[in-house]
Amino acid sequence: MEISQIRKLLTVCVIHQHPKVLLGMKKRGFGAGRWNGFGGKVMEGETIEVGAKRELLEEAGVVALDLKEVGVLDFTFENDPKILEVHFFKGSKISGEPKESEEMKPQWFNVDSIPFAEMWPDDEIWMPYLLADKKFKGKFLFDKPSTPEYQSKIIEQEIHEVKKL
Ligand code: 6OG
Repeated sequence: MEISQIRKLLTVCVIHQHPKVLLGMKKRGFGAGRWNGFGGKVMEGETIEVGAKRELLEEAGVVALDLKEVGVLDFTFENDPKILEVHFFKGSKISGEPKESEEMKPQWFNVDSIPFAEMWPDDEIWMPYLLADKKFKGKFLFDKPSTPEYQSKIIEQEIHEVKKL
């Protein structure tokens, strides 16, 4: 019997103004208590890029002016049929000043001091691609979701550079 899998489309958006990157502390929901790019679920009827832009505005209060898709990763958790298909975006130009929202607390970090110990464990693996303007595809299997107290463990991983997404 085939186990049906549910695919969910999500976005993560990182603003890179070298040598700084803009990340947000997730204040509630999935991944709370961890730094991440800004993003969320793509809504019905919107394109993935429009969804990424919308989430950046909602969560960080800024409009992305040059957003580019840089990667796609499939995330799964043991004993969970859901596949999170996360599309990664990078921008360098924004209009507005980042400001705290109900969901995220934005903060600029130097690329040398990205707080990977307080992020999802995959971030350390894809971030170098994003910072170097390399496009990437891959998949990660985790034991269970991260919480403020528990850091997910990667059970299987696969990532590679691609010319085109
Ligand atoms: P809401 O459910 O709050 O959106 N997300 C992940 N980000 C990273 N770096 N690693 C993961 O590994 C992730 N799983 C989900 C996508 C959830 C936000 O969290 C991101 C969204 O930006 C499993 O709407």
